[in-house]
Amino acid sequence: MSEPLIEETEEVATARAGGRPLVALESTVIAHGLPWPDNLHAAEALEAAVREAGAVPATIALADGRLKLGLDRDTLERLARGGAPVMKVSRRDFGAVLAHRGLGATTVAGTMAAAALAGIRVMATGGLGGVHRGAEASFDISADLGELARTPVAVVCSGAKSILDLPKTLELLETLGVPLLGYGCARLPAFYLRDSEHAAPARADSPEEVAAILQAQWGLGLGGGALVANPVPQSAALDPARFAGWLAEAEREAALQEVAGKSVTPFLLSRLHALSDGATLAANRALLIDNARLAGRIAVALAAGDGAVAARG
Ligand code: PSU
Ligand code: MN
Repeated sequence: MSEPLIEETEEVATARAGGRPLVALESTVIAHGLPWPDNLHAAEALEAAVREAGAVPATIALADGRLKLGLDRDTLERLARGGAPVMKVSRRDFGAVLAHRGLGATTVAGTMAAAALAGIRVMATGGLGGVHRGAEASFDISADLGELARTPVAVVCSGAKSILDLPKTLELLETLGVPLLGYGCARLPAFYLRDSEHAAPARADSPEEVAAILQAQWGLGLGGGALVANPVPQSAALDPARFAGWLAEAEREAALQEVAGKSVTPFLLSRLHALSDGATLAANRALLIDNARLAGRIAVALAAGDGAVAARG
């Protein structure tokens, strides 16, 4: 008999069996988005934030030939240290990384795909991937967008990453039919920045309101994912003008070094952390934790909604 491809921790298995609220957490931000050892501390803080909200965290990664739902401390540390190369895993990469028994960190797209396999409906990240600047020439558009079109998981994020072309990202989300909810805001937040000049097509002001919208959208059988865009906490938000300066420099370096493909996002994020003397890193950490907490509260509200539907039925 062949070995099972999926392995879950006891905590995740028990939560799934009992219909308890679960939140999937991505691991690319740990392996490729934040530096060691901040990344390990952030990963632990994200799990703690989900628990404080009353839900169970399932950090997703690939290791030892298995798709792991929930990680033990050793696997988390291997991902964070990055001594051995850690693959950046999107939907297309699962088979190759599993068969080669590689170590893989899942992106938003990869985490959504894995969460859906396990019936987990909410995940948290920092900033969504999207349409890169200059995409009209490079065609660099994150697989996160395509995944949102097909996979029924709500992604709690702080908008799309501010290194992206936001108007094009919004256009593509509209084309793909992805619900986008500003959380407590009427305009799209922009990752390190609380605000952009772009209107969010819908708004929700509480976890219960988000859950009601998701339940209506999914209750019709429309499928597909959704975005909940939660602005970075005020105390950690960056000044837009200073950020624009750092980003221009990071982009200049990326062009000079001909960085392309899946390395673009990690390169820009790490250069921004250095150029801003840690300011973007602090903002990234703060928004990640806030998003994990909100995802936990939404998962709790969704589970309560399931109970209400069962009682009515
Ligand atoms: N949010 C962060 N840092 C990150 C990411 C999200 O705060 O590093 C990751 C997510 O895993 C997302 C990926 O899916 O960046 C986007 O990569 P790309 O642009 O190559 O699709
Ligand atoms: Mn890309």
